[in-house]
Amino acid sequence: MTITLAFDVYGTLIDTAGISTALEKHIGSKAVQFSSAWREKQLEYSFRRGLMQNYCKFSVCTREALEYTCQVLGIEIKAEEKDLLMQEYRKLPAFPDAQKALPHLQSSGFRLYAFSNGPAENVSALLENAGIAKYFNDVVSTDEIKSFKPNPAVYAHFLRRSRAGGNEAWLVSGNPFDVIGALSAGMRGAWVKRMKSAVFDPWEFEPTVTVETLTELESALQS
Ligand code: LAC
Repeated sequence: MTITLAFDVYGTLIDTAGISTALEKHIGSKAVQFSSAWREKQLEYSFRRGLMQNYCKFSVCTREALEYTCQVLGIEIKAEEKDLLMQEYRKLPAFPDAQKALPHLQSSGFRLYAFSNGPAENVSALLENAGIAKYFNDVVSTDEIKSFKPNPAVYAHFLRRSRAGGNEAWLVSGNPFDVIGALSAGMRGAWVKRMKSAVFDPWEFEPTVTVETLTELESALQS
């Protein structure tokens, strides 16, 4: 059986905290707090727009979340600097363990896909810039059906696009909401627990496997 792996992008392959370096120039030591508040609001906006069936591109969620975060933290960033931050968001770095694990997974015969809320052209450019695009068969985006994770329709869309069956298709994600979304839609789910303090939502779902880094994934899938 050939196993298909659907890698979440932001927070799994690509380190969204990488934006802190660019933010430090504007707001110094508040950069880490700002970047995590920005990321949480970006996801909240995607969930809400999905539920409201009021779709917009993920980059619009990101930009609106940037505006919100500036206002709620009382931080002024000029419009042109916000544009620069948005550009930086398109050039975020890959996690070092993604760089290490992907070539091994590819040469072991796994079918690798990037699967993201980000439109395919943005995700392809991001992965290219981070040096990891070459490991993927394709990029599948929720934008293709104008919705966001964790709508069950987006996981069904992934299975159709990759021509994989649910029990041989794994969602690999650092985001518990995404793992739960995939499990609930009939896929298997690997949770990348990047931080010791990370908590998996105490719902009726548990990850099929949990790893601390992507380099542990191959042996976890084979056990
Ligand atoms: C993505 C977000 C959920 O890449 O991280 O789809």
